[in-house]
Amino acid sequence: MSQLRIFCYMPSPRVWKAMIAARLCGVELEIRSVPPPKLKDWLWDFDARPLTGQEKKSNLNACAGHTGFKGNILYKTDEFLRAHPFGTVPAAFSPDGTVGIFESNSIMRAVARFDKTGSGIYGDDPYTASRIDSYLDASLVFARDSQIYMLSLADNGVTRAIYDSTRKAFDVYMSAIDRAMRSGGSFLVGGQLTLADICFACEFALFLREGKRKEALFDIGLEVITATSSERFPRAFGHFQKLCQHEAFSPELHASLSP
Ligand SMILES: N[C@@H](CCC(=O)N[C@@H](CS)C(=O)NCC(=O)O)C(=O)O
Repeated sequence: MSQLRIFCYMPSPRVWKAMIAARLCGVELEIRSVPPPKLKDWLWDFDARPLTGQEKKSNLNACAGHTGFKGNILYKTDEFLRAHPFGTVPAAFSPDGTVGIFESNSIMRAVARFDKTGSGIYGDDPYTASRIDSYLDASLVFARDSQIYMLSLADNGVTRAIYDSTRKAFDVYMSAIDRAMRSGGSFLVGGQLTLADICFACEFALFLREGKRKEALFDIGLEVITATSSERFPRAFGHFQKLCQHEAFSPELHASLSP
C-alpha cells in the first residue's frame, strides 16, 4: 500500500523530488497526474479526477488560479483547501486523505520519514538532518525567483528586471553549490547522497527548461542564464551531471543532460 498520494501535473521536477527519494527509501507512492494544460479540467481533491462538463458549468468549487494558472478557473474542493491552505500542487495526502502535505521539499521529507531501507538520505543525526534542511530552505529561496522567471517566460512577460534579479539569484545559488562541492566530497552533505542533492538536481533541471524559450529571450536581447553554467560553476554542474546518471535519478533526469 502506498504511504502517500500525490496530485500534480506531470512531468514536474517538483514531484520528481519525492519519486527519487521514494526509490532510494523503498517507499511506495501513488501519483495522480495529467499533463499541465489538463489540470484546469480536474477536480482538485484527495480523490482528484476529471470534471464533467456539467460539473464545470455548475461553477461549484470554482476559484481563480494564482500561480502558474493565472487567468484560469480551477476547481478546488473545500476539503482540498482545508488540507492544502495554499491551494497548490504538488499536493500530497496521507492514505486516508486527512493530512495534506504541501511544498515539494516537505513532500520529499515526508517520503524520507517513511524510509524502509536505512538509506540515510535525511541524515542520521540532528546536525546532519538540519544541515540538509539548510540546503532545502536555501533551494526554496532560489526556487521562488526561478518560478517567477519561468512563469514570466511562459506568459511572454519577462522583463529586464525579472531577468536581472533571476540571474543574480542563480549566481548566488550556484556559487554556493559550487563552493560546497569544492571540498572534494561526492555529495553536498556528509559524504553521502541526501535530500540536499535530490533537491538541487531537480531545481536545476527545472531551471534548465528556460532553454526552451531561447528564441523569446534572444528576441529581447537576452541570453539563456544557464548557457555557461558548466564553465562558471564547473563543480556544481559536474555534480548535476553525475546525479543525472545515478540509477535513482536517471529515469526522470537523464533527459535533462541533452539540451
Ligand atoms: N514552492 C512550491 C510551488 C508550488 C506552486 O507554486 N504550484 C503552483 C503550480 S506551479 C500551483 O499549484 N498553483 C495553484 C494556483 O495557481 O492556484 C513547491 O515546491 O511545491
